Amino acid sequence: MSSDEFPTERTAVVTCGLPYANGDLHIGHLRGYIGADAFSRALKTLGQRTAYVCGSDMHGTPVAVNAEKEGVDPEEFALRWHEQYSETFPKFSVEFDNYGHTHDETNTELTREIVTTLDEEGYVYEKEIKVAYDPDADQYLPDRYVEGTCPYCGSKARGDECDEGCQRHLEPGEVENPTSSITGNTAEYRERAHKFFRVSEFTDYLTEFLDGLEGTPNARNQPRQWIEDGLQDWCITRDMDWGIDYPGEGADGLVLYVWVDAPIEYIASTKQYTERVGSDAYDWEDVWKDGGDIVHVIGRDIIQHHTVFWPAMLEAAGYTAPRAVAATGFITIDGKGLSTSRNRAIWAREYLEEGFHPDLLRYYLTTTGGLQQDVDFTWEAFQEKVNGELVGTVGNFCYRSLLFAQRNYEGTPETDVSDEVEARIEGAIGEVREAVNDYSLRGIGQATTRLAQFGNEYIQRNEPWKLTDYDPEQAAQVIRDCVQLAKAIAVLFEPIAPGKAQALWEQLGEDSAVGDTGLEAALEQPPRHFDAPSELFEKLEDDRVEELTEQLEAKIDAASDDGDDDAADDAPTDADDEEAGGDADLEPLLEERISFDDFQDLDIRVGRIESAEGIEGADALARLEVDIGLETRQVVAGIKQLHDLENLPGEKCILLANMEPATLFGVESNGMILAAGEEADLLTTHGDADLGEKVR
Ligand code: B3M
Ligand code: ZN
Repeated sequence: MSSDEFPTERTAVVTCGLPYANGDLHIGHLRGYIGADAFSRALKTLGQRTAYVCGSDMHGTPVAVNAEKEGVDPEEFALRWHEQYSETFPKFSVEFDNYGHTHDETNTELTREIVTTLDEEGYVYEKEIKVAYDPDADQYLPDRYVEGTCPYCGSKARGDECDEGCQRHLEPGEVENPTSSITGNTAEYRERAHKFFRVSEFTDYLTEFLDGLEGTPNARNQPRQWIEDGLQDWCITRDMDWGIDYPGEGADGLVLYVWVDAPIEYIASTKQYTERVGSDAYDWEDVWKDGGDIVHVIGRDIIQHHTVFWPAMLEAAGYTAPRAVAATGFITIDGKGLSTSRNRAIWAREYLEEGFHPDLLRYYLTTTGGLQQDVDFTWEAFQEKVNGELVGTVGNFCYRSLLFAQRNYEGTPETDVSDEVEARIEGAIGEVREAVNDYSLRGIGQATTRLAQFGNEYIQRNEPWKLTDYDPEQAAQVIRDCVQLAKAIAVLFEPIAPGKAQALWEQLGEDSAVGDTGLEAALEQPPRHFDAPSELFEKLEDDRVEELTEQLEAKIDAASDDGDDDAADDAPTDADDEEAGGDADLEPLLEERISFDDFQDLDIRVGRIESAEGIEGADALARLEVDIGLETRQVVAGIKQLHDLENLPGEKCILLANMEPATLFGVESNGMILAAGEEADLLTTHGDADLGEKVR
């Protein structure tokens, strides 16, 4: 496992979870693809040899079920969406080096080859299992064709996934009280021979793999828990027509489970890239067969597939293990779970139709949620980001600097950049490098905003407009520095806002593509002459935001009036919909007041839960590790039955740090997590507060 810093000498690849080719793209999708795109661009600016690849996920029941609803052949249906995605992504400046699909020849062949290797190496066996069957429809019911109850947490679940509860992958036959999603009838279970991959043999390998895995903490911690619970072998075939046929003997009528061929597309897509550019420019085998740096960006509901099944498959077939898995948080819209069936979503098409520049959304999504945090989208918050940080800080600094420079010097004043500003830019470059190595998109975005903020302060502090008359040399120096800062902003901002960065680059008189430069270009001499600049960003007015908010509310209302009461089909679940009841039995307010000094005695800090596990023998208690910036605390909290512990790692929380230590069930608790109400609703922060910051 590689742990040396980016840029490395090796070849890297960044991938993003493949979208099922089954419906319109929305903000929940965009968040991942934009995030991974920004990360990949940032890696390139560091000088890393890397590619960004992805493809459409064409197989499986998510596609088959929707195609059937439309009465269309699944291949035709999926190809149509595939083409639509290929056109939509670039409109958000999501530019894959290769975008293939899982049904193409490269992936079909590679999948067969890999599965054949698994079989030949003795990692596949056949077993009779019980499979759900609908006697009326006269067909087996794989995955989404069956609904029932999760055997682990009791939530409503689909055949292969507890999508509204604990997020566990479910094996065929596991879902309880199965009903057919075709007829609504109770399904029967029938015996049927299927192929299994011996995942359980990889327990030790995976434990070690996770120890070295980079990315977001939830991607390491959740699978540790599953491994502790004991790994089950994995059923890799399904009774379906649509998919890649099982390549070996004795599997008539079986296709491969979609989760076998889908991640293989990461390799196939990289291979197609090499086939296009030539192996001298980029060799897929250096990555996948020779220990390259593989970074997977995924949704947090598919961690198990990427940190258990996939690395086991790679190891068994002799391929390179991933270096990092970065799992994104969920998206909520105005505090409530995104739901496509309820139209509580911002659709890619809608956003573009409103005429907003893609970089505004890119900036919002990457700096609000980074890779790991949940993101709440409201048009008001969007406006705040745009008007405050983009218009007010970045745009304002660049425009006033370049305008002053152009008017007074016809471009860049002829003097060298000052030591102070050079050092500040070097600092910003360092911040970006560090942020990439921390998989922190927010860090990448903030490095730019902070540099522009410095620029605004610098200009304000030096007042060049006053200097032009009595100290022209100093005036020229200040403006020279500002032009350099603007150039650095263009370079540093490119991963997050490629279109606006290019516009700024051109305003500076540059004629290349800013995306082709490295971070070092931030310190290079800007062109001597440039034309009068224009404003980079436009203010978003209040009445427009009101209108957008009303439109959003109206479409959500219209969808619920349709009587469409489908459960939300995207995480988080509609549990979010249930507003807190107004009739809770509230405790009376305390009469006695405390002084401000008393309050100051409480050392309350912002923390992040790193791990959470139940305490044996204690029904309600969980042991948490909480990072509070200065150190990591072990805390015991009475939340075992109130939260899905595996979902907690990565969540921010608020911790009373100077609580007396106590020992509960033999475990020392060194702090207290703050929560509200009977359901232990965990307190958190909603902005950028760093770990360890005091709550005041
Ligand atoms: N097609 C979409 C999802 O479950 C699924 C991802 C495949 S990644 C190899 O998020
Ligand atoms: Zn469950």
